[in-house]
Amino acid sequence: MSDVEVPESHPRQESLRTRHRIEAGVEKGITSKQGLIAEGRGEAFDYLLGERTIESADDAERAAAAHLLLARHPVVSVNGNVAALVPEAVVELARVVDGDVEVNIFNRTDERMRAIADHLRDHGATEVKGLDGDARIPGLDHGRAAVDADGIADADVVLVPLEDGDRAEALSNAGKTEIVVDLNPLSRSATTAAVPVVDNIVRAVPNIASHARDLADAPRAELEAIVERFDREAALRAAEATIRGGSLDTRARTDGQYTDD
Ligand code: PTJ
Repeated sequence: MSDVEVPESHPRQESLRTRHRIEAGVEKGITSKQGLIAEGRGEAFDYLLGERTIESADDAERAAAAHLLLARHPVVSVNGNVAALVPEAVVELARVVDGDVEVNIFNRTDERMRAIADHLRDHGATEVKGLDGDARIPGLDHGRAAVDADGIADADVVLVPLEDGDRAEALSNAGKTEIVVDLNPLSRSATTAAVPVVDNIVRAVPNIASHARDLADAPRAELEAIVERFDREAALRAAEATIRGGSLDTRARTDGQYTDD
């Protein structure tokens, strides 16, 4: 991808790299044009969060790892933005928790489904679900409802990064334990999730995988205690308070240390 075009010295290097990845995703036919808009929206929230994993998000990421390790059948759902931004991390996370990777996109076309699956295979996935689309999530219109019978339809725990609100709600109504990664703590997806992770996907997925590696040999009782202790309402409140400025400690950026481009 076009990472090389961003000079190491640029103060907004990470953010620019992320943009380049999304742009490259659109050019490769992986990411939708709407994905560009979604990324812009996410960036604004991330800027206000200080472009870091806040403590409550790290707690949520640990709880997410515990849920995925406890699951009978965990599935990591991948859309066009996720595939462009964190393909290796998604494959690695699924490997660590012994789960499946399934492509599930908002605007489903066979061409984009195949492009995303190929991209994930290029980044180490051995099996990618989603292409069959032989089951449905009840309560959604056709394209968005399609899932694999032996994938998301059978899953008990699903990680759905950057999900649209309707589908997040439908998955939750279908009885799945839902882990959502979304930088907007007020979004319907975040407020519906059992575990809302208010963090950038580029930090969240590697950190969930890291917690999962850490907890891989932990007894079930310890994992259950982590799940039990996690307070979703408190995590959402903490993220909102940070965004609204309560504990924002990155004011240096508005003093010119960081510049927008
Ligand atoms: O590939 P598709 O067809 O499935 O489409 C994917 C998008 C993301 C375009 C689609 O699901 C969509 O339109 O989503 P929304 O409704 O725009 O919601 C995206 C949410 O993700 C917003 O709340 C953003 O703040 C958030 N977001 C954007 N970028 C990131 C993010 N959250 C975490 N990390 C990001 N990098």
